[in-house]
Amino acid sequence: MSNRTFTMIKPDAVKNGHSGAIIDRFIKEGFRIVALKLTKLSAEKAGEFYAVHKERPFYGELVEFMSSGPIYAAILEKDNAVAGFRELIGATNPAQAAEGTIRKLYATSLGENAVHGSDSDENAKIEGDFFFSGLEQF
Ligand code: FUP
Repeated sequence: MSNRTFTMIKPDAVKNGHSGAIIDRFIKEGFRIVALKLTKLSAEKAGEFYAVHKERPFYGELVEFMSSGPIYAAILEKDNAVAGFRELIGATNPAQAAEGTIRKLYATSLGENAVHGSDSDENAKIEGDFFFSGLEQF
């Protein structure tokens, strides 16, 4: 089992001023920051990142939203990071997210749901390497 996961604070949460509170929550929950940067995805890069959803009806909107403004990308480390982080962020749809989870607190809607969290160790590695070179991962 890997102890790293990858996350993005999405354009809605950055625009709404929640980045500081969300990063603080990562740290308070015991995640160590391995890599962190403010960046912005082009539509092309957002499409590549979410290529697994290419055939889904929401793909176009997802790509448009994820390239609509700056995001924070980060790699986080903690024992059982992938599962533990998904518990911390809550269900994809904030209406179904548990009380106290990041999506319950800060997400706007199913499409604009404040944060991303990797769904497997394999994807955590692929996604982290999508944004950060080896020299940027501590
Ligand atoms: P998650 O792993 O919780 O981020 O969710 P998914 O990988 O299933 O979906 C990725 C993103 O696509 C979500 F964060 C939001 C968007 N999405 C929709 O807009 N509509 C849907 O029905 C499902 C996902």
